Amino acid sequence: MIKNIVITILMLIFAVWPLINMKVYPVKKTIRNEKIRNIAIIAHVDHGKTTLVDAMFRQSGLFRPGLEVDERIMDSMDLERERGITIAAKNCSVQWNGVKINIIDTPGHADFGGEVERALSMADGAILLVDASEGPLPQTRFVLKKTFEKGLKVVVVINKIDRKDARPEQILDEIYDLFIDLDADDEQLDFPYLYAIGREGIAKKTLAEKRDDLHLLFETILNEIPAPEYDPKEPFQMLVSDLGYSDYLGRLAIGRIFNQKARFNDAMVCINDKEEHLPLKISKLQVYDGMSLKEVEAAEPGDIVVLSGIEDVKIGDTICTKEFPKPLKRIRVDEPTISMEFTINTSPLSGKEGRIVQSGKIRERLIKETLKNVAVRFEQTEDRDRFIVKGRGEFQMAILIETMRREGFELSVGRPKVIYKQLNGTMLEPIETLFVDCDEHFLGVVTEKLSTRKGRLTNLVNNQSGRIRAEFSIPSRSLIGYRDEFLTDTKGTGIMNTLFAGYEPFRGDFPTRFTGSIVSDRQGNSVAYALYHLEPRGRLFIVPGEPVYAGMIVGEHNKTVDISANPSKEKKLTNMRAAGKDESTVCSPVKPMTLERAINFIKDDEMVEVTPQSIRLYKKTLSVKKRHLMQPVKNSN
Ligand SMILES: Nc1nc2c(ncn2[C@@H]2O[C@H](COP(=O)(O)OP(=O)(O)OP(=O)(O)O)[C@@H](O)[C@H]2O)c(=O)[nH]1
Ligand SMILES: [Mg+2]
Repeated sequence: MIKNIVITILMLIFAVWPLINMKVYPVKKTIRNEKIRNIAIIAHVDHGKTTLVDAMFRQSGLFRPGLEVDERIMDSMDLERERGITIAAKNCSVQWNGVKINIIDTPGHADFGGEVERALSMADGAILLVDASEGPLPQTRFVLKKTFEKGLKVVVVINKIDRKDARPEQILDEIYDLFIDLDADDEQLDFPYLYAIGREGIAKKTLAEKRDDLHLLFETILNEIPAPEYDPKEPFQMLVSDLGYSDYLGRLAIGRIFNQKARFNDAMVCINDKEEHLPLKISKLQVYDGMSLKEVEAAEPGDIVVLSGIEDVKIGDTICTKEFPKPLKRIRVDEPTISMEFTINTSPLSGKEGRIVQSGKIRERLIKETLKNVAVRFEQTEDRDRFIVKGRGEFQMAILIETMRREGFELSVGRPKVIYKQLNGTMLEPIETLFVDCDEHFLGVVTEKLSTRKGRLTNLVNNQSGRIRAEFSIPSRSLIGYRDEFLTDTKGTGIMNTLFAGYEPFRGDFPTRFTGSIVSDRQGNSVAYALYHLEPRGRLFIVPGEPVYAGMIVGEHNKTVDISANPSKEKKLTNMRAAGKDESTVCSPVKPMTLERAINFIKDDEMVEVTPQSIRLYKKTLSVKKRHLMQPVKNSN
């Protein structure tokens, strides 16, 4: 009898123990919102991210059958469509089997790496695309490393298996090697992978399998990428990962809800980088619905929302409740590696072509850029008309300048310079690993050029196919403007890619350009006669009829020194008839000066004048007399 009572008591204690335990020691219990998945699509440039998103749209039933849709629909900015590349990471969503998949399409170009870092702050997993022929390239390594640092789950998609030169099995081995190289643990090494033809919307598990849809990709996302996790006991938190602007709603804060629900009209606070608490009221709440936005009354934990109601918000801020203000970890991105001088346009032709020329406006615009673009920094110099902008590469800078000129700005920019660091009295400079893939005949000229620029050959693979793969360790400054030369040297067939390797001691000076400039010595309009006679001196940048001014660079001189010339010199008219035929003055065609070519061409004492209509190069000191009085400028980085 007593024995039975003891057993019953013991059983009762066992039964209620978990309840007692919960009361005494409340265990942190998180829940996953299985109705949502957040994924970033990451890869090296051109491996097919945006095209895959198109196919995902099509197959999720977003477009009605027969509807004509543009290619690469997520590349919505003008510059993205013109250049065929993604510049900014963008959100969208698709529905699959009742689950909402928020997708963030990211850029693959190294200069826009900050966008990938920003995008990953919204995701729980990533789709790593790898071209079935090119294999993992430098930016594949960069984005995968960032994904590992965030502890996100990765699904590998070996894309473009329809390419004639595809070698998908070999590529899978190379991806394993890359994972091992990046210290992946056993779980990460066991990554799920698929083969795909993104352009045709096909994904399959094995190469032999016959499939004509992306169902397997959707299923893999649902099964492998964890649903967003949240703690129902934690207060509301949202991390601002992007900003938008609407004429009607003002500033839009875009980001992921970490805990609790957001509701229309809720009063919140925004915690900024100075830990100030700025009050806000959600005046409109939207979520991604395909490529557009849908207004909602409330948004779920784990969802990515677009929230209006606050003007003074920055990327990295946390939006939370007034009662429980708890900031999330701010988004950190890699430091900028290059800097560039921006000034007002002081050329004699300034103010003729652009609408916005004032330094205040340029300053405002540059500050606005730093709000949206996490990798860009702005500094005001002592001179109120001169600013320093820092970023990840000269291409990123060129895109910013091009965007500004299209907005109607006129400005001048200097040569991109790398950012040095000091460590215990030693000057350090940014170093890149340069990967070259070219015909073996061109290896000699490429190696020679790179060694004059302080590059060191670190690896060489010749798999007897006629092409070689070489790796160089080289200062970042050596690569500014090198791509054009590389393409000329390899007859357009070489491929070069870079990966930031870190800071190393300064490797010494070297000349950046072995040619001088042909500089106009007066104001006027260029004429065919003068240009025709200047042609033998070098390569001209202007055609007859263009306005010129004293100090403007009209061409590249064949020799190392600068020369002054008068491009508006007319032929002397005489009333004597020439005995023979008149000298022909048909000028050779001129390669139009693009912004990228211009900023890569100039030396330290030269600037580029940018207006909505023109790109002109000029000497910082316009007067030829004053230039002659000055010390010659050392043409080095
Ligand atoms: N053969 C083949 N080509 C493809 C496939 N998917 C995309 N492409 C092509 O690859 C090129 C690049 O495609 P994008 O989708 O712009 O590549 P991306 O990765 O978004 O490029 P960035 O955003 O600039 O890094 C385009 O010319 C596509 O047509 C595919 O499955 N097979
Ligand atoms: Mg893209």
